[in-house]
Amino acid sequence: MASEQVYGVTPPISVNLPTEAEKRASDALKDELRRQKTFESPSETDKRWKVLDSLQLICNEFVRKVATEKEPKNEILIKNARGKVFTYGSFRLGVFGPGSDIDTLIVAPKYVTREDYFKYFPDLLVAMAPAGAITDLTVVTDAFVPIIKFEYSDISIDLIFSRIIQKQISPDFADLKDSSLLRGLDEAELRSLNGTRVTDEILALVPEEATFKLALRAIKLWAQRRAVYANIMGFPGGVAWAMLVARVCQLYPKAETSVIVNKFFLVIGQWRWPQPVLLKPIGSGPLPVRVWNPKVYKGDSFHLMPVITPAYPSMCATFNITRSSMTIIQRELRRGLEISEEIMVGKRPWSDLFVKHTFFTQGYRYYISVVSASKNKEAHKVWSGYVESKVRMLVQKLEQHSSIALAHPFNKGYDRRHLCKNDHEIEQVQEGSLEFVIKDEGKGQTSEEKNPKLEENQDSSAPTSPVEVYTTTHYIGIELEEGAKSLDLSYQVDEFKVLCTSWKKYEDELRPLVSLGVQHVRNFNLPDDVFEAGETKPQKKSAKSL
Ligand code: 3AT
Ligand code: MN
Ligand code: MN
Repeated sequence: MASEQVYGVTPPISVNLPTEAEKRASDALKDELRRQKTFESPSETDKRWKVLDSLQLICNEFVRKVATEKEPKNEILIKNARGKVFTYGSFRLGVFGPGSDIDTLIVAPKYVTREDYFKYFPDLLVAMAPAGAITDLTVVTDAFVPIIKFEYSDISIDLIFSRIIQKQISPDFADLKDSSLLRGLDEAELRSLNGTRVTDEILALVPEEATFKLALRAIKLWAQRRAVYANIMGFPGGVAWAMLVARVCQLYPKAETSVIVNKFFLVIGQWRWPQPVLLKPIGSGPLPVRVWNPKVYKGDSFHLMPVITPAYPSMCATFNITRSSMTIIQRELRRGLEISEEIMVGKRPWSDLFVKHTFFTQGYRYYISVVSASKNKEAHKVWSGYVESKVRMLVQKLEQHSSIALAHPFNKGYDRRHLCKNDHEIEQVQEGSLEFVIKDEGKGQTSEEKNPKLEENQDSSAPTSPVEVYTTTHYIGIELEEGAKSLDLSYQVDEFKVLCTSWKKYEDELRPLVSLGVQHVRNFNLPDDVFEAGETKPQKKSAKSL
C-alpha cells in the first residue's frame, strides 16, 4: 500500500478523524459565517463565471488582433492565436464574499507585449462586452504591477497581464506551475504571474481544499474584525493569512474546519518565530532572482514573523510586520485561542470570536493621527496612497522612542471630505480639524458630481465659493512605558515628514496641492465618526475621579 502523501515540511501533529462534537462545531461555524454574510448567493457566483467566460473570449480576440497586426501573412499563427485567463486572490482561493473583486491574469504568447495590452485591450473590452457593462475603467501602466481595473456588470475586476516565451498558447494550457515558464520575462511580468502561481501552490499543498477554504474564511473574518488584516499597515494580508491556515491544515490533515480554526490559534500563537512558516521546502529555479534566505540576505534575517510563499521565487509575505504589530497579532492569537477552546467544548458561540476590535473604544489614552490632505481628488489618490505606504515607517520610529512601549496603527485610514471657505479653514483641516467635514456622505462619493466646479477654485485667499479638501487620516494608538512622563515626538514626526515630502512626485507636482499633518489626539477627543452606533466614546475623567 502506498503511504499517504505528507503535506508540508514536517510530519503531521495529528491524523485523528473528527468526532461528532467537532463536526457539530464545524456546522455551527458555517452557520455563523453565513449569518455574517461572508458567502454570496449561487446566482451571484454564476455571474462571476459568466464574466470570466467573457474575458476569455475578449482575451483571445486581443491576442488574435496582435497576431494579425504583427504577422499578417502568418495564417497558422493567427488561426491558433489565443491567450488564457487565470485568477488569483480571494476568488481563486474560494473565499470571496459579496463585495470581493475578481483578481484576474491574462497570459499571452511571446509576441504580445505589455504595450500591446495597454494599447488594445481597454478598447476591445468596451467594444466586446455588452453595451454599458464596463464602467470605471482605469489603466495604471506605471504601477509595481501594471494593471487595468474596471467594473464589469458591477463586479470589480483587477486585470493584469504577462506573456510567456512561447509562440502559441496550446488549447490545453492549464496552469503556471512550471518555473521554466518564467524564463525571459521582465520583473513586472514575473510579479504578474506570481499571484496565480502562489495561490495555485497553496491549494495544491493543503490536504482538504474544502476544509481549508472554510477555515480561511473564518480566519479572514476574525482578522478583519480584530483589525489585524492589512499588509500595508504591518499586519498579514490575505495571502499571508491563507498560508498560515494552510500550514495548520497540513499539520492536521484529517481535521474538521472547527478543529483547524482552534488549532490555528494554538499553533500560530505558539510558533517559534523567527522560524519561517513554510508550506514546502524553499526551491531553487532557473532565474538569477532573489529567493528568501536569511543566511544569505541580511535584510531577510530581520523578518520577525516570516511566512514564505511556496512558488518559486519564494518571498516573505510578511516582511512588513513590526515589533508592535507582532505584539498585537500575538495578543489577538491568544484571545482567539481562549475563545475557541471554549467554543469547542460548547461553552461559547462562534460569534464571540468575531466580536469587533476595541481600538478606539477601549484602546489607548493617546493616539497619533496622520492626516494627508489634498485640494483635489486625483492628487489625493496619489498622495494619500504614498503617505499610507509610509505610516509603518513612522510606527517603527515611534517604537524606538524610549517612552513608548507600543505603537499600534489602525489597519484602515479614514477618508473624509471638507468644505472650506478660505485658506484659513483649509489650514485648519490640514492640521486635523473636523469642523468643516461634509457629513451625510451616504455610501458613494457623489457630491462632487453635484458640484463639479468646486475643485477648480484653488487659488486666492478669499475664494468666492467654498473649495473641497480631501483628507485621509491614520490613527496610531500609543502605549507608554510605565512611568513615562513627557512625550516629545517632534524628532520622529519631522523625520517622517521629510521621508514623505522628499518624494520626487511631491517635489515635482504635488507640493502646491497637498499637505501632511501629524497630531496627538487624546482618546476623549477622537472624532465621532470612528465610533459606530452603540459604541461609547471614551469620556474625559472628571477632576474628582482622578
Ligand atoms: P478581496 O476578497 O478581494 O477583498 P483579496 O485577498 O482577493 O480579498 P485583493 O483583491 O486586494 O485581496 O488582492 C489580491 C491579491 O493581489 C493579493 C496580492 O497577491 C495582490 N495584491 C493586492 N494588492 C497588492 C499590492 N498593493 N501590491 C502587491 N500585490 C498586491
Ligand atoms: Mn480580490
Ligand atoms: Mn484585487
